[in-house]
Amino acid sequence: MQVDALIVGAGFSGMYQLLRLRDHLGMKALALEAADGVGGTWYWNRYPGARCDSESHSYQYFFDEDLVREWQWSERYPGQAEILRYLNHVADRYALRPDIRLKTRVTAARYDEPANRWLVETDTGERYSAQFLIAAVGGLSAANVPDIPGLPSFSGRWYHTGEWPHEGVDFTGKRVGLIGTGSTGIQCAPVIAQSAAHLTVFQRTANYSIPARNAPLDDAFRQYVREHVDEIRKVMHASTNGHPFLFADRSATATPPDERDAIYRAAWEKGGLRFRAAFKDLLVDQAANDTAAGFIKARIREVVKDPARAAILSDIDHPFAAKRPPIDTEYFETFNRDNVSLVDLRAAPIVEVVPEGIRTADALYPLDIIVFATGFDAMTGAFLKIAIEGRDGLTLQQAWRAGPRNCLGLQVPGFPNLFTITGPGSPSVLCNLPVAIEQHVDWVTDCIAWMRERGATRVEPAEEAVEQWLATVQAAADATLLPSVPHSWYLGANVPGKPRIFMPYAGGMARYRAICDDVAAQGYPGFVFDAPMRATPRETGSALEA
Ligand code: NA7
Repeated sequence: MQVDALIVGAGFSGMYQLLRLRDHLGMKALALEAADGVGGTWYWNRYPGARCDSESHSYQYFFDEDLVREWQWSERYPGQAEILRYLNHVADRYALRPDIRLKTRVTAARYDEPANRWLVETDTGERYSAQFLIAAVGGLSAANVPDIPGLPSFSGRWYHTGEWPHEGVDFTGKRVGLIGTGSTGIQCAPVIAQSAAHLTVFQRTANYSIPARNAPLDDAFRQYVREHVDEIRKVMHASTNGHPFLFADRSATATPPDERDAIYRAAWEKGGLRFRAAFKDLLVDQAANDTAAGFIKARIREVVKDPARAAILSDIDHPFAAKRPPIDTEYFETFNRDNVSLVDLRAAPIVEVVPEGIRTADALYPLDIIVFATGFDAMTGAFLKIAIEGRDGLTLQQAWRAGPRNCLGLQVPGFPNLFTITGPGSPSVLCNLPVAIEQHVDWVTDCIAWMRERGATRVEPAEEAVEQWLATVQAAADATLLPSVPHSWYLGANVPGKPRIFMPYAGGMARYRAICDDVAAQGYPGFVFDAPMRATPRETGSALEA
């Protein structure tokens, strides 16, 4: 089947990209989706307690103010089922379903240079040909199940949180082992503990977490959102991480200790990701970060009654928010329950899975169920799972062997007309994702529209611009504490053999948007087109500098 644009994925990004190309540019666009429903992340991540850490009034599309005003979120943070209902509503409201093929996994895509088309293969055997290929596959969608010896011998059941069974898992009367204490493990531990006979949490790296303070939304707040759509959007667009709040313009180190403590206490009570916005220097100054880290560690020791457990949970070896900062509902309180135990894998690592359970270096833990909350092959995994072949037989695996290389996180040299939504090298996972997604989709749509107006049929980034952008991404990371954590998945450290390179653009969403806007306004310097352009680009690549 021949289309103008093929979109891989029908989550937040794929659906919006479909809408923009089809309804605004009048293109024949089609989205292919492996699942049997739309929703992407929110289709797959159905584990107990699955909830978004962004506040619901900001975790939605803003391209249509009527949509924002119509949809009523029920809680401060939207749960998985509610987000999935929202995305299904969007699919219906904009009549997207006729142009989405479900249960169709893209397995391979090859660029045919003479024809200037992407030839796409799927697991259904259907083949497609498209001028543009848009990978809207998600940065956190390729599940990472650690290769622990003996796992196939386990006599119980095991699950990865990102591939959770639709029928749910009944923990009643079961001995459950939970591996992983990232955002996901921290969300699901308290919920599993409520129904399991016993929950054993296997912690490799102790983690910070801020109380979410989730609560039902009242009518007054909903009314506020309906009346302030534009203002909320403006704040999200001006903010570093695409959230509906700005960083306070004060320094943690310059604030007197008593005052600082009062600010942290207020932020702790308010809850959520807003905590890290209490001061402007937490992510750029180790001394400032130490004040936040010390405050949170003291709260952990206050909440957790058993001093030995409190010590393991608060023995955190990295700066606050230099790994993705989780937020929780009674996570640390869970360790006060009689049916919960904590295993410190730093003291005694997992050696193997045996039929009865998990064996660490010093004990055997009998289990009926193992839950892997072990994260994802983040940012590159889902792109690399597809056998993508660009010009001259160059595969994406080869092109990214030493780490992802692209321009603006959007386009890879040697892969004309391929766009990667929230790809590595863009703010992506450091941003409230719908904000990052709308910005990328709009940029891609505008770029294609610009090409069509000028009779161009092919675009790809110049090598020189890619080098410049990689340097910009590295410089943005180096200006923060983020690359200082050797075991961070931002660096690819959670997947054995993955190149260690800081992947997301850490210069902030607002600055990134300005760079992308500037590139477009200047006539796309750093990108090479196949037709003479009316607009003359200024100095090539200049907009891509930090
Ligand atoms: P994360 O943030 O990657 O967390 C995974 C957790 O699993 C983390 O605590 C890891 O410890 C742990 N882990 C991973 N592999 C192992 C092995 N082999 N043994 C023991 N422990 C292990 O994934 P999440 O799903 O929590 O969150 C990902 C994103 O999804 C999050 O940012 C939100 O945006 C939603 P480590 O820290 O690597 O030592």
